[in-house]
Amino acid sequence: MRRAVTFVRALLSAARRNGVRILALAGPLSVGVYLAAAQSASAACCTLKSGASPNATSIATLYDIIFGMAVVVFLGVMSFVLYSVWKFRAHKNPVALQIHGNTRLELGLTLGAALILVVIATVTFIKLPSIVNPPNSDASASAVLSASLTAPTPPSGQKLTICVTGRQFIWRYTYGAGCNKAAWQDRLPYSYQEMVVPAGVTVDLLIQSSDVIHAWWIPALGGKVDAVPGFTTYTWFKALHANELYHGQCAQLCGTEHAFMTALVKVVTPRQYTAWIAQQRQLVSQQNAQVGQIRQYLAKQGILSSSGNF
Ligand SMILES: [Cu+2]
Repeated sequence: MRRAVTFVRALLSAARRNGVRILALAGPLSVGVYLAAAQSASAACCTLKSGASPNATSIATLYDIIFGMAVVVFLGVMSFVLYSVWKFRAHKNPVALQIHGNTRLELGLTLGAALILVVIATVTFIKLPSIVNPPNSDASASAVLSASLTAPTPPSGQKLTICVTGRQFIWRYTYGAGCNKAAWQDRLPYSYQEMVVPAGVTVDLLIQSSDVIHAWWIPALGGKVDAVPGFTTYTWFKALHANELYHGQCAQLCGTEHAFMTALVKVVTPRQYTAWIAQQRQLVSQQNAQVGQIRQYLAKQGILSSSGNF
């Protein structure tokens, strides 16, 4: 041990003489500062995204409260450990004091832990309704609303319904009530990857999968929800600000290209949304007409049977 210390000392004094020590410290230090200053380093620090939708804000507030309590407990425990290490250091206390049981301390720790759990449970139950129950849409958005009894429903019953269908490896969005029933017959407008929604409107999402399990997650707009084949799961958000673009990602490992299964939610004004939906509807019917023409042509050439099969 003594030899090792002498060797390290000799190394350090040699390094000090050559100025290498400063360089050796400056290298990692500058890399550390550079990495810490990078925008992405603080992107997820230290709280959740909030402010874009009321449910996301409630989740973030709950997270902050619990995180704050955890920091206090962590600092308390670490301070006590460091104090004990210093106070009862070996050369001051060569013989360790043997203590067996301390009823007051044990009771205090048990009650303290129980109290923390009670506080966490209480704030969770206070916040839960604002996470689970959607609020009403703003009055200005009445043009795009529809009513349906599918959960979750805001008190007014008025909302915009969008079906979110996950499939390897892209998200598809079908707009309008009944999107989970007869979307094709009703010729409902749809889009892929980028969802467009009006600001101030409570949006109900009916989440489904056409192959394996996926998970819908736009962090700024609330918690993640599984897309399970054969089931419909529900969530909602109410984007508060127009002209925003929110990024998300499939949050369930769903195959080799899972990492590329991203999602975008573009928030526009209700008027812009109405115009976009009309345009999307027109584009879809144009494309369908083209497909019909191609089918007819292929059938005429004998490449495609009249039933649509090759
Ligand atoms: Cu996926």
